[in-house]
Amino acid sequence: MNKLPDKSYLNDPKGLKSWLLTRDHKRIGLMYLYAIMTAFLLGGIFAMIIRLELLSPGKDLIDADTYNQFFTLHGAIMIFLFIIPSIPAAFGNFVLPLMIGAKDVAFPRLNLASWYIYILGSLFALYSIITGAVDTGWTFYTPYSTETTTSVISMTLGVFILGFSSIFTGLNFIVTIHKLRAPGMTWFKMPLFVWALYATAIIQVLATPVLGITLILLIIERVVGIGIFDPAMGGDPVLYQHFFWFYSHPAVYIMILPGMGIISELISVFSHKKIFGYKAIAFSSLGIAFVSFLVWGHHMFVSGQSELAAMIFSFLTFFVGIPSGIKVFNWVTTMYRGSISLEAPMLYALSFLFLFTIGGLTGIFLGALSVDVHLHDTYFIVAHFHYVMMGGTVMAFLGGLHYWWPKFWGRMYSEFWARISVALIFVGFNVTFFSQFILGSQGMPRRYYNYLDQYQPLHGFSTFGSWILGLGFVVMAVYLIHAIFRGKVAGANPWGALTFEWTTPSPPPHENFDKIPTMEHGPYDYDKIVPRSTLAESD
Ligand code: HEM
Ligand SMILES: [Cu+2]
Repeated sequence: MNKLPDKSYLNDPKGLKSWLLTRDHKRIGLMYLYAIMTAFLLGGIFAMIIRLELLSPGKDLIDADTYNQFFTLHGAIMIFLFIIPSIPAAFGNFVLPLMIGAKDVAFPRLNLASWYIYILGSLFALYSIITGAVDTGWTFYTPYSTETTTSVISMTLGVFILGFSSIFTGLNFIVTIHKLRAPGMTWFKMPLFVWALYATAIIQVLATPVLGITLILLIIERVVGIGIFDPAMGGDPVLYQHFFWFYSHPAVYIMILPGMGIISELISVFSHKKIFGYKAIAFSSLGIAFVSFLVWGHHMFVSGQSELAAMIFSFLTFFVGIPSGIKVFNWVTTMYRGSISLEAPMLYALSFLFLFTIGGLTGIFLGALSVDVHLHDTYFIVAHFHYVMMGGTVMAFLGGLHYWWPKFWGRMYSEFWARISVALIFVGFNVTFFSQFILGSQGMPRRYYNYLDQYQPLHGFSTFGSWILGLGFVVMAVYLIHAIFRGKVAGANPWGALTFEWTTPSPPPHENFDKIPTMEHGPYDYDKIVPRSTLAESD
């Protein structure tokens, strides 16, 4: 019978102060997890309200101005407070040092500082909600964002501050990966999640400053009317869009790459098979990071940039498909003839594969210049990016959450309820968002509060889906929290996985390992050894 270790990072040392001043990456990871889940909940509440408003044409619940504010708040919170920090800051912090056999990240104090910076930035962003909200859309396009009377400054200042948190986390991870790998862990023996975090960190460090500069320029423009972006004052609004997307396209890979990293872990562990094409997956992460800097203009096909530029951006956009395609191919090939077990993390990985592929393929439609001219600013876009962000990143996030939950707490959640919840989320997601591809292709514009009667059935269907989705999350919250206190003891390695984080007790001790582990086998050598699940032993 397994039992929980007496001392672990959770209770050693004790007390609130020891948490607030902690330099333990695991505690910081958990504190990030609490913060981003709060953001997800808040963003989710806004989502449910705007979806409810769209149940029928005209006013159901909130008026048009409030609608504009709510979809902006939903988008901005989901992007800047939730999805960008989600996987790297919460799971990256918790498992990266464990996975490479280190005691902590390279700069533990900087790590704690990034958490406080995140909280500070979030408070600024949330302050805008009580001081008049923001109604510009999450992209803060000028010149509207310099004219609207809503609280643009505190929101953009918040996002500016959040950027530092993201840069510091990235910096910390790069140095950690270079310097603190366990003896024998060469670059090509690193788990693929670590590769993904590495590629992500490079983007975080290189792209985020551009967003910072852009937002500061926007704030200056708003405060002193200097005429950088506003054509009435001799500025150029298209310049703003270049600046913004120069960050925000790479940022979509800050969102998806870590998710892809989790999927590589899950597919191999739950297929009990060596990952196919390890190097191809690792290099494709770097490839994605590189290409991500060359395609920002595909957000601006109808902005008035030159036709030549649009054609080049369209052409380059197709290249993004190659490394992503390589990954999907390798995952599917890994599963082929594997001995697949369908526990909750794997069900999320399969949901990812299905939904991300739809998101990615529709991205190719949108990358095609001529098609995008028609679909631009319609619900097709809304469907596309929810398939990528929610169907992709959030599914991977949930997969990781279920995979590492027993590591965080030492206890298992109920597999039965986890399956019910994943089913509700998968079905609810598709009902909510697939209908929007159709709406968009029929011409329903995005960011609209009202619509023609002809769109009502599909909008109604979509809103109904959001209820199923919401229910799935409520169920999840209940069984996950229940597991912390009552779950069955998991033991060190409940899944029978081979990476280092599973060699130390769950929850791990403060210093991670009794002695620094050495590489005796690769992270996916299921062809050489088959580790036993510690969960099975306790039955
Ligand atoms: C709970 C499930 C969700 C529902 C029901 C939902 C629903 C919506 C709706 C109705 C809109 C407004 C569409 C429009 O009027 O143009 C929207 C926009 C948006 N959503 Fe979601 N969403 C969900 C989850 C997410 C997640 C997880 C993310 C990202 C992590 C996300 C990111 C965005 C963004 C960036 C926008 C664009 C906001 C803008 O146009 O400025 N959503 N969503
Ligand atoms: Cu893009």
